[in-house]
Amino acid sequence: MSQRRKFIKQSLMGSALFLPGLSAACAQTNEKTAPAGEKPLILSTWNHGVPANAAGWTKLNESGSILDAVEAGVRDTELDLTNLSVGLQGLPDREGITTLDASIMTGDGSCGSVAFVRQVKHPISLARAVMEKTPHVMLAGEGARQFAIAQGFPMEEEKLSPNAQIEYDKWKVTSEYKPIINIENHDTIGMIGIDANGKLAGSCTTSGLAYKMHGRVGDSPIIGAGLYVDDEVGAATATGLGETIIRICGSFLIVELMRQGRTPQEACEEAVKRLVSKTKNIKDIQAGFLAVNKYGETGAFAVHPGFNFAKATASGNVLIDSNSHFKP
Ligand code: SD4
Repeated sequence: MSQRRKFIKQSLMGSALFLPGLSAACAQTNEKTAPAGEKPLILSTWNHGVPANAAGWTKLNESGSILDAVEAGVRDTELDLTNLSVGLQGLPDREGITTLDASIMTGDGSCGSVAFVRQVKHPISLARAVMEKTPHVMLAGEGARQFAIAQGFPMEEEKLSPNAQIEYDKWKVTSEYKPIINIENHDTIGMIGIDANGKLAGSCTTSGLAYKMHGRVGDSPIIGAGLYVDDEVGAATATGLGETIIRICGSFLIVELMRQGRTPQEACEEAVKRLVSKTKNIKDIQAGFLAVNKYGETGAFAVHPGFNFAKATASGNVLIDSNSHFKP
């Protein structure tokens, strides 16, 4: 390079560093790229996420614990008689028995879950008891029920709710098993939250797929599939056809993609893309993900339209229609 060209290049670089206008522009750019998240924040799936977030937010204010908040939040849904996919009022399996799956996790790696459990009104609290009172992560079936009894959880009568009985009787006419694509307000609740200090926690609870085979377990109680939380990165949860979510370790995949630098939205989109690539008959199958990173930035994405979620922050608790879905 000639001396003259070298000089021009150096002076331009120098002026770029010191020109007041340019510094302001750089500062603006930095501001734009800084994470635009909010803390504290609670996100949860579907319409019933709104009252669940409200219950979680109240708990967060009372106890200051994001773990307490995500437990209290979904306990609200577990009692919601209008919800046919969560709690003991949920639709039963083929044999007419309602079995529940739930998991809970905090950002330090603590986690607990229960699968295929009967007669327990609050499987999320049982999952928390597994996390806090046993050396294990997951208890299933009769063992989970026995643990619930030992922990003083009341056993509920094994009887379908009136709405579930009506639906089950209708289903028995054909006994056709076909996952339904997406019915709003009729699905699992997955909840992820972050407190003001960046501590994360998540919960997920469901009665699973209606008319599933007896013994079938979905993604919701499987750590890494229906739920994953890591304080170093963020959290993710899933809803939809569990088999497709388990296959790609959906929630873990999203957290790991965020660890590699993806935004929560990009990570959710990539997970859906992966899920679609591994799933036959995708037109009949809905699945969706929610994610939050440690800055409080959020993402949501689903296979098909219709996925909505609730977002609670200090400025309110709103239902958001995620028009964000896969386009082949
Ligand atoms: C499951 N993911 O058991 C849950 C339930 C669900 O649509 O979200 N159903 O597969």
